Amino acid sequence: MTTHDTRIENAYSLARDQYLEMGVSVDEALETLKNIPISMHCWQGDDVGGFEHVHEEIGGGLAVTGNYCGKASTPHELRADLEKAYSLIPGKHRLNLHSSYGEFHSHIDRNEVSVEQFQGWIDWARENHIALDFNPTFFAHEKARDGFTLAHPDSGIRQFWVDHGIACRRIANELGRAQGSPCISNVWIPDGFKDTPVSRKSPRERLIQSLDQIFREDLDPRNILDAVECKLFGIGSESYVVGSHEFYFGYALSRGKLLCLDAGHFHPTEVISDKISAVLQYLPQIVLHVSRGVRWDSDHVVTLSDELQAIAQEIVRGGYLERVHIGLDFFDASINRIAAWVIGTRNMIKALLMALLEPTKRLAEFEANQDFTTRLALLEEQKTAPFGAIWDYYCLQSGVPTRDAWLRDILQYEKDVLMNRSDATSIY
Ligand code: RNT
Ligand code: ZN
Repeated sequence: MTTHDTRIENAYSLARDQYLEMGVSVDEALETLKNIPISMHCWQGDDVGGFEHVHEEIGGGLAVTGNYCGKASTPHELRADLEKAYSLIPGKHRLNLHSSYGEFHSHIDRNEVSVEQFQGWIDWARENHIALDFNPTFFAHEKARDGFTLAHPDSGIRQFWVDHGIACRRIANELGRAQGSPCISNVWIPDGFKDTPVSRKSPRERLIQSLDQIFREDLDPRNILDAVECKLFGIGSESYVVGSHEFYFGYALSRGKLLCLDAGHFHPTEVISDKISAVLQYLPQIVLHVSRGVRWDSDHVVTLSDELQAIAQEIVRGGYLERVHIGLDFFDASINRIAAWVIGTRNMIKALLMALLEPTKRLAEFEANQDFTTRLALLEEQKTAPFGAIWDYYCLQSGVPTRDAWLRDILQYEKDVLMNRSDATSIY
């Protein structure tokens, strides 16, 4: 054991006592934390590029800015980068794949994708003990260029995307079967209008029909859990989005689907932390796309913000750990992409740990007794509790670098691996 490790253990033992004095069992918190999987999104690794080799604009109102060197451009590279990221993140986590990340040896259009193109991911996931989640890809395609897919006025185009949805559910079902844990299959479509529509109704009617067709096939919830993701607006769909919050909340509720709440998909002052306990009054389970919007749905790397802490508190305080599937959704190409994964995912875990270290029962009692002075006082005191010492210890115990030591690893990897990739010379 190094002196550094001994210091971490000593600090931990003092911190643990301090939490005990507050009535919090650190052992219990860490035991719970170990078993919370975060679904890390594959698309941070290559700027939502995928492996279809069709040179289509990403579209759909999604924008990735930056040109940091060393972007993964093959499944092999992306997997190597993912392995590096997972090795620096404590706990056992999942991977969220998009259908555009299949291995396409010949041109296979979206309506024809099948599990064959994902065998490589299945094998990799098995070897690395990582469970997979899945998303059909309704953007970056010639048939999505005008911004409409499942709600398209042209029935042929609509059918194409319905077929994609059906094909993707079958893939997700196979992934779930192979891994023995349900694969979350999340539908997000870009459909919407730049300018004020005349009929807000018709696209929504078409979307319901398309979704009902996609979900017609009965699949085992032990293999697949379907989710639908709402959005307020996007670039190019500023005035109207077909799949709004009310639309999908109603759809999820009436069809027994999961609702996906993306932190960047609401008005800038509206927060998803407040929505969790509201929608869970009605829905058995939900999915989160934890993201960070800066002025708009910009998908910045998740930081340990007040809102991130509030999201974690809501999940933990509500006893919702089994009902909320936590996924991440951000993409920043202006910094080292692996570091972006590590920073965002470690932050999500930190926020959960902070929430687990809260003396919730005590706080709730003061609230129930309408003693709001004590509630505020204790919530504020809580903020300077020695959380960092517990976090360091958790990283140490989990066999991942403590504090900022993970960055050295990434910078070394950048030098050894990323700098040798094809795009590296273009910026240096
Ligand atoms: C888009 C949605 C969606 C995407 C991914 C790539 O606004 O948030 O979840 O980010 O499918
Ligand atoms: Zn999202």
